[in-house]
Amino acid sequence: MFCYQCEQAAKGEGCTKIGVCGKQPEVSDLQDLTAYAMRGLALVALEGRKAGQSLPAADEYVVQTLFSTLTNVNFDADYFVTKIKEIVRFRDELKAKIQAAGASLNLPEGPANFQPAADLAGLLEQCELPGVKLKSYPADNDDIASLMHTVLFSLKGIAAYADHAQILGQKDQSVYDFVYEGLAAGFDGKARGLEDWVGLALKTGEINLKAMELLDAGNTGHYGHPEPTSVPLGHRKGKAILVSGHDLKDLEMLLEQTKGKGIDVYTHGEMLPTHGYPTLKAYDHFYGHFGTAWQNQQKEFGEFPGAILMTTNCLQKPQGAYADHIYTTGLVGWPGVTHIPGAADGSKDFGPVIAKALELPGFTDEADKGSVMVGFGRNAVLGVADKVIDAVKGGAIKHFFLVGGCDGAKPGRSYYTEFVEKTPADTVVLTLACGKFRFFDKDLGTIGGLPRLLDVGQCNDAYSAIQIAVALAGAFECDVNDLPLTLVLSWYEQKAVAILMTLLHLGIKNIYIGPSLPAFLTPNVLNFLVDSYGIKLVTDPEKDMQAMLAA
Ligand code: FSO
Ligand code: SF4
Repeated sequence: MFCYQCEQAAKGEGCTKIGVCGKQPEVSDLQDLTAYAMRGLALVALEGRKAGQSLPAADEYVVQTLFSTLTNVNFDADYFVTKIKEIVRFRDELKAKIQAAGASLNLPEGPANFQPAADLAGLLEQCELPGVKLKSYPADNDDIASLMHTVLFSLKGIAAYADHAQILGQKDQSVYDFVYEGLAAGFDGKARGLEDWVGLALKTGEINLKAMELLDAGNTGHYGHPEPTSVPLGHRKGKAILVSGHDLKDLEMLLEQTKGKGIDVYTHGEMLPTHGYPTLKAYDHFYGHFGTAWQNQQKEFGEFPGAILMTTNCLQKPQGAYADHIYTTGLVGWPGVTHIPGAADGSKDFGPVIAKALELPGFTDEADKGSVMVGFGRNAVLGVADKVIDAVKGGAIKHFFLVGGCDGAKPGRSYYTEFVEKTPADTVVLTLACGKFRFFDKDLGTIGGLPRLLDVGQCNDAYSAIQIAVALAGAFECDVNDLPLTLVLSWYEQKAVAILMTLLHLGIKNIYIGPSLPAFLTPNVLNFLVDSYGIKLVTDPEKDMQAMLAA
């Protein structure tokens, strides 16, 4: 195996024996083979587009499958064996459809003609075919290989957003078409130089913005715009279910099915901001938040006295203390963990999760551990835009920091806690994604009646943060780069890669990023990003803050 798609890549270079995330070598290789098979389908899909032929079911399937190869989603080899075969089945169905329409197929040698072996051993041998593993990509040099990998990782991020959106009925053909274009690139026989690959990487950012916009429309269309909401961090007496991941529809179905059953539903990790959605917070048994970010789940899940449901990333190896009462659903999987499947219409029966919650003791006491505020999405923040603008013009607010992104296990991530603690009293901190758990319960006080710490939502709500920045720039009649705003980002997995590409596509400069730089960027590619966009690696919170405020 060789995998370096996330920030945890072993020694800052890549995982070669087993994933730091717990991914087994054969799963890693099968994920590479899955991507290879999808490149074959993509090549056929692009031929199909020319002939006016498509398979909408394949479009959605590719997006789901790509998402399942993102860090901490699915660790089950059997799952990927099924995916590889199904992708090839879709590919051949589409080939037949194109030929039946009288069009010719002009396909290069390679993934478009790949025939999967019948068994696991055979498939693992096929992982050695040229073009399957990252290091055997058809690239002329290391910089092109780096950009090919960047494009693939960003496509995984796009797929995550597009899948969340399609679950809520929001689809756009331009997103599927680009996913195919990006997967086919490098395998289509067309010559591409460094500039072409840079262009394609930035195009992933443009399409990611579209995917995030679709997801925003899905979330707000179904559940309303998030509203400022206080969320208890303690618990009350009673049976309990803990929901983690990012999926709102799963949460809604679970809330509906647990109604009147004497079970309270708690959020973990990235599900915290869901308490701000009007239709979700209307459920009385949707009680509070338990725990912090994903990398603490092995301890925190072990302490939870009820059933646990993992709807999306980030899953870690289930531990003995809770291995028999954690459930996966959607694209998430771990060998041996009970999976709640979806029916063809998307409905799910969470009966086993509910039965387990009723069997377990639940909370036997009450505990008040304070509360946090969520729900400062674009609608809520822009609803008080006049106040914000007056506070900036009057000098009460001197600077905005967007401190957002993923959390992770590295000690260097304490940078973000220290940074937020050091922000001056005349500044506002917007935050989103699971990186916020480094400081989410800190009382930073208020400015002009507004909290200084505003939780915009999940990483899936990055679109909302971008809209806030764009609207503020509009109000001040300036460019986003001229706002008194600094982006201080923490990255972990491939959604963060896609978001970074979106920010670069939008021309946003001088972003601070940490806790370390992606292992997949070569020095030349990195220099290009530094020279063109002023990207900076975080150093020391105090020093960085002075530089940001002086800029
Ligand atoms: Fe966190 Fe995990 Fe939301 Fe990521 S839970 S790290 S960006 O996969 O998804 O922020
Ligand atoms: Fe390593 Fe990250 Fe890949 Fe897991 S996803 S194998 S931790 S680089």
